[in-house]
Amino acid sequence: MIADGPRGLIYGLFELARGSRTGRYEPSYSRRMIDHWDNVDVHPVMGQVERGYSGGSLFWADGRFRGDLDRIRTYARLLAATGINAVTINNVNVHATEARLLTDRRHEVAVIADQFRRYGITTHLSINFAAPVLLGDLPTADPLDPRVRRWWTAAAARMVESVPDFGGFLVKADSEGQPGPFTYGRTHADGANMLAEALAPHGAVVHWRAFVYNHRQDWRDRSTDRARAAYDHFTPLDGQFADTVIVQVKHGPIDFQPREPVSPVLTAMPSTRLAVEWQVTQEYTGQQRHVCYLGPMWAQTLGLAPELSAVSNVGDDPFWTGHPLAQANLYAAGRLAWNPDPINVLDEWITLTFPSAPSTLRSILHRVMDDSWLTYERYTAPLGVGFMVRPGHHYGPDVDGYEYTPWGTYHFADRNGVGVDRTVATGTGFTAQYPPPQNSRYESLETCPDELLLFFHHVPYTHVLHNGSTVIQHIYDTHFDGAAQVEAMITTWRQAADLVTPALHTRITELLDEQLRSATEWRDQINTYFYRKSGIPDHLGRPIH
Ligand code: GCW
Repeated sequence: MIADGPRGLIYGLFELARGSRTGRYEPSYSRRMIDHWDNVDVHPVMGQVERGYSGGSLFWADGRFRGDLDRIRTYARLLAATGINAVTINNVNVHATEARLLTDRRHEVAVIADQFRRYGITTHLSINFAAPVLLGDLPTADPLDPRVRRWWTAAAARMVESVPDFGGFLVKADSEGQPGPFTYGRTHADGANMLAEALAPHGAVVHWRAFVYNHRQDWRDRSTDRARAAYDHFTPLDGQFADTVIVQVKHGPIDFQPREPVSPVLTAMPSTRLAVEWQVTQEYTGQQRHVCYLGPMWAQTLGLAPELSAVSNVGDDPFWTGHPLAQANLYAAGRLAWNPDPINVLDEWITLTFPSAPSTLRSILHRVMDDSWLTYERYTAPLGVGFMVRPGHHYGPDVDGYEYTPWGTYHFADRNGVGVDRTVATGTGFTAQYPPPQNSRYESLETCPDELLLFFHHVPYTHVLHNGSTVIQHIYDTHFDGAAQVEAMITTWRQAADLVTPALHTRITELLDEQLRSATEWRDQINTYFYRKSGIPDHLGRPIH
C-alpha cells in the first residue's frame, strides 16, 4: 500500500467507528452492501472485472482463485470502516465458470467469507438463474418445476454447509441476455420466491434486480421506453414477493447516467422490500480517470429504500480505486448508508484520509472535488439526455454512438430539436409513473427542471430554459465552462505538490491531464454536433470546430 491514501482512510475510520468523538452510531440502512462485478475467468470483452477501472480482481486472476487472504482481510477492514456489512463477491452476469462458485468451487466462497466475517460482513453470491441446466443437471430451470426447486434447495444447503452465515443470492434475470423466469412463462416473483424458499430456512435472502428491459428496440416504436421498463415489469408484482426477497432498483430509471430522475419504482412498491443500487464504479462518470465525487447525486435517493447496494470501484490497484480521489466515492457509499446526511461526508473523508492535512490541502481538495460531479455533467451529455458515450466501453463522446442501435437510449436529435418525449400528452407516458406532484412537474414544460429537460421532453433548440438561456446556448456555455473548470482543477492541484506524497501527486496530476484531454474532446464533439444540427451559432463566437 502506498502512504497517506489508503492507510489514512483505514486508521482514521476506525477512530470514528469506535465512536471516540461523538459517542454512539447507528446505521440508518439495515443492510449496506457492496456488489463486485468480478469475473473468475477473464471475459473476452469485459475483462477480469466488468466495468472495473482499478486493476484486477482481489479474488480471482485468469480463472484461478488468487488466495491473497491478507489483501482480502485488509479490504474487509476498509469496508467495515466505511460501514459496509455485506458483500456480493462476483459479477451479476454469471458465465459458465462463475456459475460453479455455487457448486464445486464453493470452497473459494468459503475462504473469502472467512475473511469478511472477521469484520462483521456477510458474503453473498451472484447466481445464474439457469444454473440447473447450465451445470448439466436438469433439462429445465422452470421455477415451478419441483425438480428445479429441489435442486436449488440442495444447492443452498450445501452452500450454507461451507459458509454457515451465508448472506444469499443476487440475481440478474431476463436482462441483457441473462436467463430468467420469462423463458418458462413465469413471473419474476415466481423466480425470486423459488430461491427465497431455498435460502430462507438458513436465514439468507435473495436480492433480485429490477434492471429488466428490452434491449432490442426499434426507435419508431415509441411505446417501448427503457425508462418505463422496471416499473412496468415490477409494480404489478408488488405484494407477491416473499419476505426474504429484496428487489434491487437502480437509482435512476435507465442506467447509471450522470443525471437521471430518481427511479419511480422506489416509491411505487409499498409491499415489497426494496434496495436502491448505486454505481460506485464510474462506468458513466469518467471511469476513475475523471474526478467525479458522486455523494451529492446519490443523496437524491436517500431515505427511499431501507437497503443500499453499491457496485464496487475497488481492484488490486495500490490506491484501491485507480484514481486516488475515487476512494471518496467508496467512503460516501458506505457512509451515506450509515448516516444519510450528505453535507459533511467529503469533509470527513478528507480528514480521515489526510489526518495531518494543513488547511491549504483541505481547501485544495474541496476545490477540486466539491462540484466535480456538476463539472462532469457540464462537459458531457446535456440537460439529462444521457448516453452520448462511445458504445461498448462507454468512455468518451460519441453523440450518435447508440442512436442507430437497438439499445433504446435515443436522444432523437434532428435539425429542429433534441430530447425524449416521455410525457403522457404526446410521448411514452413515463411521467405517469411518478406520484403527484412529481408527475405533473415533469409532464409540464413550465415546471420540468432544466437539468432533466431532455430526459422528459423533445424541444426546439431555441426553447428558453428557466435560467433564461436557450437550449442551444446552454449547450455551448456549459461545455465551454465544464472544460475550463477542469483546467482550473489542474491549476489548483498543482498547489498541492509539496503537501502530499510524490506518488500521490503524480498519479492525480496524470489523471487530471487525461480528464482535461477528455473534457476538451467532449466539449468539441458536442458543440460541433449541435452547431451542425441546429445551424445556430454561439452568441459569444467561441471556436466551434
Ligand atoms: O450499465 C450496464 C453495464 C453492464 C452491467 C449492467 C448491469 C453488469 O454496461 O456492464 O452489467 O449495466 O447493471 O447489469
